[in-house]
Amino acid sequence: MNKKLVDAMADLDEDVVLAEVKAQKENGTPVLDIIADLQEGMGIVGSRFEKKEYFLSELIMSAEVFNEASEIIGGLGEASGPNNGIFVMGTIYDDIHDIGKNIVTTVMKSNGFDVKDLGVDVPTSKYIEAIKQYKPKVIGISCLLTTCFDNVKQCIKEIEDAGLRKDLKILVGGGPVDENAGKYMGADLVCKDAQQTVDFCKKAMGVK
Ligand code: B12
Repeated sequence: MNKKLVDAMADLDEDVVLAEVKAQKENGTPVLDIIADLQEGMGIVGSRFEKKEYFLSELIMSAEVFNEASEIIGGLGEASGPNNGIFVMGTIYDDIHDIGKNIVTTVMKSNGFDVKDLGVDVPTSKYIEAIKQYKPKVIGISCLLTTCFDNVKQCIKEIEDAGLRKDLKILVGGGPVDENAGKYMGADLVCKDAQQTVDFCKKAMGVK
């Protein structure tokens, strides 16, 4: 962990964040390690918001700093070799957080998966349509708001009721989603980062 980067992200010190990300990239630090530090800093931003030390404007600012840092990090590499399979991804309805979803999407693509990104605020009908159309073995639902846990649960239930769960694994993720929340929602696995998603999908889709 790079404490300087984590603290600068938490303090929304844009200049330091950007300089540090640039330096890390030049030093050859793995991209996923840089993202993990930024993610940790964002977690602290969230805690400060909860304690009312930060307000909505700081949340918005944190997203901007994160996105600028992502631009410096640049591409995570292009897909190589054969298509490893389809992965459908989206953020659940009533939730517009998309930074984590976009990271998972980019990392999955760079590992050769064909990602169908449904966007944010995705209604159940859109997931069902995508499952019928693309027949994925795995789908992902991002959820950053505890108030949306029931939406994910309901969405998964409706996918099941439509008879589409049999050969389908459902991954969930997002800051506040822990093991208990995942169980409550009826998901197969809670993923804390993009690499875990890649590892799971490689196994599920029989990729060596
Ligand atoms: C940035 C931010 C915002 C930005 C989002 C910008 C954007 N384009 O996404 C803005 C300002 C819009 C925002 C708005 C709000 N936010 Co907000 N936000 C955050 C913050 C600080 C960071 C989120 C983030 O991007 N993290 C960095 C990314 C990289 O991490 P990540 O999302 O967790 O993703 C990683 C993993 O979790 C995993 N992953 C994520 N999703 C998935 C999905 C799958 C399938 C898989 C496999 C893996 C996976 O992989 C990712 C990469 O490693 C969090 C704090 C936190 N702790 O998360 C609060 C937080 C999520 N927000 C919160 C709140 C309350 C709100 C608002 C309601 C505030 C308000 N009063 O309006 C609104 C809600 C808007 C809405 N309807 O969605 C609360 C939620 C609390 C709760 N108990 O539910 C949090 C936790 C802050 C807090 N502690 O209070 N927010």
